[in-house]
Amino acid sequence: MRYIKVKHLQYCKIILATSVVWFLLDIFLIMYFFECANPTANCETKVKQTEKQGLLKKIFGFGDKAPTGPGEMGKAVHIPKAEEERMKEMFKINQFNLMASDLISVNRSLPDVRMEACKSKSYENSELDTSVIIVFHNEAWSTLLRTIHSVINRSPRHLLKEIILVDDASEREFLGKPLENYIKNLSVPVHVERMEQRNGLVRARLRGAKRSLGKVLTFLDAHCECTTGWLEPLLEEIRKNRRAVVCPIIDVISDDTFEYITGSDMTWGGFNWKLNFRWYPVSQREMDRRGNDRSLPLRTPTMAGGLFSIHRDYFYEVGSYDSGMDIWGGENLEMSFRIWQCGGEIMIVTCSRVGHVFRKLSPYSWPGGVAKILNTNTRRTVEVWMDSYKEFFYKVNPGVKGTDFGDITERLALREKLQCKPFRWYLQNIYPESQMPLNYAYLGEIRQKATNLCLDSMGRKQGENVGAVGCHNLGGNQVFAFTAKKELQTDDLCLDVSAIGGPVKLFKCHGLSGNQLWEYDKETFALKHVNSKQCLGAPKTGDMPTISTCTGEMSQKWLLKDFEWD
Ligand code: UD2
Ligand code: MN
Repeated sequence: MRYIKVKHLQYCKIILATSVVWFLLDIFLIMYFFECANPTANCETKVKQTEKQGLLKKIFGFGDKAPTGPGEMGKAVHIPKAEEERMKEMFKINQFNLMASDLISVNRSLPDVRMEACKSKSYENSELDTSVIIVFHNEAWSTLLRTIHSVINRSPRHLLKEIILVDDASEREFLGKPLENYIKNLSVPVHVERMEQRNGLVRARLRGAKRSLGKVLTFLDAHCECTTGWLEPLLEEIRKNRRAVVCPIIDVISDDTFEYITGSDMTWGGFNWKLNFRWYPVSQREMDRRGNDRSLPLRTPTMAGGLFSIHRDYFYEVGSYDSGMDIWGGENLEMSFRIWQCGGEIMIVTCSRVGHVFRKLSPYSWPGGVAKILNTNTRRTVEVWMDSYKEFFYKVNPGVKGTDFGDITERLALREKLQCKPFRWYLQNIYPESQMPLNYAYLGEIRQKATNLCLDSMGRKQGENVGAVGCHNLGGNQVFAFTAKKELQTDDLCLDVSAIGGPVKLFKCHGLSGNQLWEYDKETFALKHVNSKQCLGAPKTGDMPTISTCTGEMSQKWLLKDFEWD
């Protein structure tokens, strides 16, 4: 009896001791998550903590279970109602939910989002290693650190030469000494370069590239999270072709909840007449080329710009970046046109996935003004690379012709030296699905002959009616092309009529004639919808343009000045 009691007591002691250990461990982990994610905390010792955590995992073997902290496995973080006001205030700092981001571990777990076919592929890319270059201006602590940790945690060590951070003259204290102290303790060499003054991402990336030692350069934005197996397939494509410039699929990290949301492997990069980068569906042509195997890299006409790998030597051979570009914007299309026109190749490697926090607004200042910066950068792109197709941009933005875009002689000399192909070749061979018609008889406003009424897309979307309002001579939504395929096109939409008597709608241009086929008669000024044999008319301002029996009345007469086939 007594023996049983003693035994009982011993069991109790063991249970008690185990509980205490678990309790302490819990506290430790909670402290770890919160302290590490807090931008104002002193983070010097965090890495040691991470190492300790790893050790504890080994000893206790509980590391295999999925962690359950905020945002783990890429889950959304919801802020309690009581904190909403503070959350909204914090949102303004970076234009994403900083409070949510700060709650999430810098080492948070993510699901393996690759398609099944990708998981069994093997790669031989041991001969190439990469420098990862991350430029930032006033980035948040938690997003920057999560980018760095996700690179370290999910890249095979032998493929990762180093991480280079380039601080584009940030004004936040924690990005100074505290950051330098933090990165000293990481298991991969991390360097910080500081720009003396605000330069923008192009010159910051050039600075990072200059001091890099890896054979490949991999650029990432400062608010990314790399997933399992992201790096190997990128390097593999460069090993196969050193002129390949490769991007991962860019998944979405919600700016609101930081949920990891998988992006589509069925979109690629394009651009519209305004020279904005846009995602569009991958063409059937490209699907066929890959034999419908979605796990094969896809050739994309343009890249988003933020996340890509390129062979270091090739980067310089092909003209690195246009250092005349300021702050933000334009460099992604410039590089896309340059790579394709000068003999390279841009691919989205669908087996590589990296998340990125897409924002609705820009969080930082634009010295000299947004318009000036964007117009300068875009003018440099169109003037060097687009030949006569730059007219689309200028017709839509006639005002930019007054923007001084600096000297481009060096860039033109580069194009000459590399014997790069014309933009027309690019449109024909790389991007035949583009919204830029290869040939057209007219580009400009479509004005009613006897009035001041112009056709106007009103900035409406696919499926909506086209409008007609007073001509403003400012380009924009009043620019139309009469294409060689006899479409009336405005940016990426075409005038489309599917019923006798209208309405005239905006639809994606399909290039198959049908409801989008028009004729223009220079003598009678009539715009005739071929299928219905009716004419375009617009009774008066405010009324929707329609089609009706061709009568030759004034409301059916349209001026397409200098209408001419090439
Ligand atoms: C996209 C690209 C971005 C860049 C941009 C066009 C992706 C995911 N992102 O916009 O990389 O190509 O299009 O220019 O494809 N930064 C500086 N200095 C500045 C401004 C920005 O260092 O003056 C940094 C910024 O902290 C960030 C990176 O440059 O790390 C890109 O800026 P962003 O995140 O505002 O650009 P994003 O994603 O809207
Ligand atoms: Mn970004």
